[in-house]
Amino acid sequence: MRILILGGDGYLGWPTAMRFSSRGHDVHVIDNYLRRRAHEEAGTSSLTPIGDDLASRVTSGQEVTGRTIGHTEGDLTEWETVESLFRDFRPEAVVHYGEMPSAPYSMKDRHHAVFTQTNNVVGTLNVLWAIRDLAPDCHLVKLGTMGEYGTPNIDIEEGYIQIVHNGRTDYLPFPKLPGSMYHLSKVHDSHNIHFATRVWGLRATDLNQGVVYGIQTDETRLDDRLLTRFDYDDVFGTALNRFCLQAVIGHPLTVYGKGGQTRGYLNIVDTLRCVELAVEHPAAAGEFRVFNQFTESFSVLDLAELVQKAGAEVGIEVTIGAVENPRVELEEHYYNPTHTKLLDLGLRPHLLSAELVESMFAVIGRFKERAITDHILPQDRWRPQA
Ligand code: USQ
Repeated sequence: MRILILGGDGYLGWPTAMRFSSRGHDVHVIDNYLRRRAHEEAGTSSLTPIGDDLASRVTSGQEVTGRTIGHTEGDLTEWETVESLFRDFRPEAVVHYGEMPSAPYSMKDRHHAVFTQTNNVVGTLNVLWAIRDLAPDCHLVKLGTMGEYGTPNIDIEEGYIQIVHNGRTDYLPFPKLPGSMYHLSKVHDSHNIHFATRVWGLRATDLNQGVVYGIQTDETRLDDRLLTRFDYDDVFGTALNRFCLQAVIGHPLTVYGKGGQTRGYLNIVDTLRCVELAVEHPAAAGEFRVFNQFTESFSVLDLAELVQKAGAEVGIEVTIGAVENPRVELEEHYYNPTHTKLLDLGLRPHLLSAELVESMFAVIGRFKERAITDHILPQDRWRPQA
């Protein structure tokens, strides 16, 4: 199958490209290096060393696996780029990771909020128009987020909920209570994609993904030149990845507030499998499918305690710190989202364990000299300061 990966230079995009390529698919990636630029501006970087650009990563991939991945350096918000990509490659499936992915980045100031929403919403709109006019049978697999739902005080369904109102019944999109300008951008995307399926008959799957952790996949393990990026800073690093790095370098774990914030989590290996399952089982024409893509729920404190326990097993003393919460979010709340659709398609989860955390310590330990320690504590507050 011809598979186009948007955001193919990223934490998930690059290993996804290698995975599909290793399965014999014809893969093309595009990226505008947005994340690399944001890191350069902030003075931060990936812990793992990664190739200088897509060309060098693709060349390394070819040397190690003998397989070729096509690549384009380009911006999805520029229509000419998207149009020529679709005309030349004629994708049968598009996996769309090509967005600004950070909630803290989007909450820094007006400029960052406007950039996040413009970049994400306009890029996705261009992709929808390209599918409509140039590849109408193509299946869009879009990375959404569990954060679109927020933390309502009821069970979260998988995309839709049956509502009985004044004696009438309908099956409607589940209410959204996103917690950041970034999460809001994904809600806007979901509405636009749903519209495109209803009105133009496109086929789309929205993967409402939880927080991803992990470093290695089957393909990145083949050679250090194929490693994916690993972010641990206050803006791009996510909870468990950050805690593992902090444990290895002896920094107290940065639990924000009471630590009862509960989210869905999944191993990077399961992300690749979920995306593969979605691609292998496309949505029907006119269908907007929503999968809740995570395997287990944890509170932040659960994660910190697991990292502490794993540290004790390998002789690392881990302190759980308390950081005033820079975000505006519930710190104790109900959380019970459904997540059965990917399991029904055949997902066999790799669940979180102390052993998995220890294997992350081992990889992090190899690169710990590269850690930039003055960007571990959060620098921005989400509530306006007096
Ligand atoms: N947290 C801490 N300490 C830290 C970092 C985070 O306590 O050092 C807390 C946060 O306050 C939050 C929770 O951990 O309550 C998760 O934060 P996160 O930074 O790991 O994840 P989040 O900002 O929610 O965003 C990440 C990805 C995003 C994806 C989302 C899925 O960056 O692209 O959409 O996870 S979800 O969380 O389900 O919305």
